[in-house]
Amino acid sequence: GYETPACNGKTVIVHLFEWRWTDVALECERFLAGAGYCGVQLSPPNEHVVITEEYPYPWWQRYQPVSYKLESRSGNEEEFVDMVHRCNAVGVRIFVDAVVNHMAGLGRQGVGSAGTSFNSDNLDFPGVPYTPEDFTPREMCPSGSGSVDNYGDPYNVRNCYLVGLTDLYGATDHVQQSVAAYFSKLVDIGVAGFRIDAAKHMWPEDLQAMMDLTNDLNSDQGFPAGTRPFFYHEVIDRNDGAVTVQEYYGMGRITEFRYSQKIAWGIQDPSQLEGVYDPGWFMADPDKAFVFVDNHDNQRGHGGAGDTLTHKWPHDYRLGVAFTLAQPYGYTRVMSSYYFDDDTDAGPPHNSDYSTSNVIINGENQCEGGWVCEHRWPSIFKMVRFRNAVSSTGWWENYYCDGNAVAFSRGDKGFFAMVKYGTLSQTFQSGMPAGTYEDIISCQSVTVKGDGTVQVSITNEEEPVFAICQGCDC
Ligand code: ARE
Ligand code: CA
Repeated sequence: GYETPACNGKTVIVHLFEWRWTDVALECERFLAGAGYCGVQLSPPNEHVVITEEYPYPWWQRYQPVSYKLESRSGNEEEFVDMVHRCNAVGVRIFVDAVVNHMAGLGRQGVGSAGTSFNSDNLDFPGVPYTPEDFTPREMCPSGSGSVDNYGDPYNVRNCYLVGLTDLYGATDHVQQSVAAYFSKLVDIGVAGFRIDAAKHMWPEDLQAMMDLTNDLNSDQGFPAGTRPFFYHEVIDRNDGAVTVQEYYGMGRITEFRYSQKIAWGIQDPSQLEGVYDPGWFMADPDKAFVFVDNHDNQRGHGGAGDTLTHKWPHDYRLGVAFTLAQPYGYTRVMSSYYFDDDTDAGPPHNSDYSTSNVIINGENQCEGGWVCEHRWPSIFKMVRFRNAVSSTGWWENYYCDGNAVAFSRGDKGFFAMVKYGTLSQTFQSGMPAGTYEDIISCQSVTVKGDGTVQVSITNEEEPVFAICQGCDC
C-alpha cells in the first residue's frame, strides 16, 4: 500500500526545511540514524524560479517549478544522488516535496535555477517540456479572475490557478507521464516517497494515475522488491471547504491540519488534550492521518495559519511535540526550521551571494548559524525513540489529566508524563511490567512496582517531560 513508509517500523519524518543536500547527508550520518528517525522531508529538489527583485530569494520561490531537473537552491543532481545513497546506507529514508499541481506563477519568465528558460504567460516550459495544451483550459475554471477564489467549489479549487500559479492539466496523458517520469527518476535514485504539494488542488483520480505509473522502490537501495513509494498528500481540510481528506483515502496518508489546531489549543488548556483526535470533526482515520505541530507555511502565517505552536515559544512547543510523539494518532512529522523575524518571505540563512549557508553544529550538539533544529532538542529527539518503541500499540490507556499534569500509557510498551507549569512529583499507574527503567529524558533510573505504579519526578522545567519504554535507555 501507499500508507506506510518503508522504514522498518520507524515512525517519525523530519522536515529539514531549506537544508542543502550536503548538510542533509551529514545529518543522516551524524544524528538522524542514531536518533531513530525514519527519514527526511526535503524542500523541493527540482528547478525553480529565482526571484531577485521584490523579495530577494524568498523560500517560496521553490514552489514555482520551471522543470524537473534536479538543480535547486539546495544543490545539484550529483549532490542529490550522493545524499540519497548516504542516507539510505544508514537506514534513513528520503521523501521529496513534489510540486506537480502547477508550474511557475503568471508574470514570471527568464531562466530557472538550472539555467533553463521558461515563460509562464506563454505556458512554455521547454525543460520538461510543457506547452499550452498541458495546462488546464481556461473554460474549465469557474472563476472570474482565473485564480482559485471559492473553496466551496471543487472545480474552482482544482481547475483554477492557485495564487496565480499556472495549473497543470493533470487528466492528460502527457502530464501524467511527465510527472510519473519525475517520480520514477527519484525512486530509481533511491527516494522512498513523496509529499504531494497542493494535492487539494489536484483531482484524486489524476494523482492516482501518476502514482500508479511510478516505479517500485529501488531494491539496490535496500528496499524489499515490489515496495510501493509512501505518499502523503497536502490537503488543508479544516471543515471549511468542499474538498475533504477522505477523498484521498486509499492513496496514502493525508495531512491533518485540524490536529495542529487541536494540539495548539490543548497545550494552551491541557484538559483539551485527550480530544486531539476528534472523529466528530471528521478528522482523518488514525491509519490515514499525517500529523505535525506546525509546518513551513503555518509557522509563518502562510497556508491557513492561526492557532499554531512554533519554536518561537520553546517551552510550549516542546510539550506539543513531545505529546504528539507520545500519543497514538497518525504518522508524525517533526519540523526543523530556520529563524525568521517578522519577514515571512525571508529565505534561509545565506551567504552574501544568497546561496544557502551550511548548518553549523555546536559543542552541545545543537545548531547555529540561524538554524533552529528543533529535531535536535532533547525532549523532541528522545521521544522519537519512544514512539518507535510503542508503535505496535495503536492506543493509549490510564489517561490522566488534572489540567496541568498529563500522563498515559501505551499498553505495556511505554508510559509518558508531562507538566505544563512547574515541576511534578506524583505516582501514576504506568501499565508497564515491574522493573527498573531509565527516564529517557532525564536519564534518571525509575522503578515500576509490581502493581504497575511508578513515582514520576520532573524537576527540569525546561524539559518538562518524562518517558519510559520497553527496550529504551537514555
Ligand atoms: C507566491 C506569492 C503570491 C503569488 C504567487 C504566484 O506569495 O502572492 O500570487 O507566488 O506568483 C508557497 C507560498 C505562497 C507562494 C507560493 C508560490 O505559501 O505564498 O505564492 O509558494 O511561490 C492553500 C493551498 C495549499 C498551500 C497554501 C499556501 O490549499 O496547498 O495555500 N500550501 C502549499 C505549500 C506552500 C506553497 C504552495 C502550496 C504552492 O505548502 O508553501 O505556497 O506550491 C484555507 C484553505 C487552504 C489554503 C489556505 C491559504 O485554509 O482551506 O486550502 O491553502 O486557506 O490560502
Ligand atoms: Ca489544479
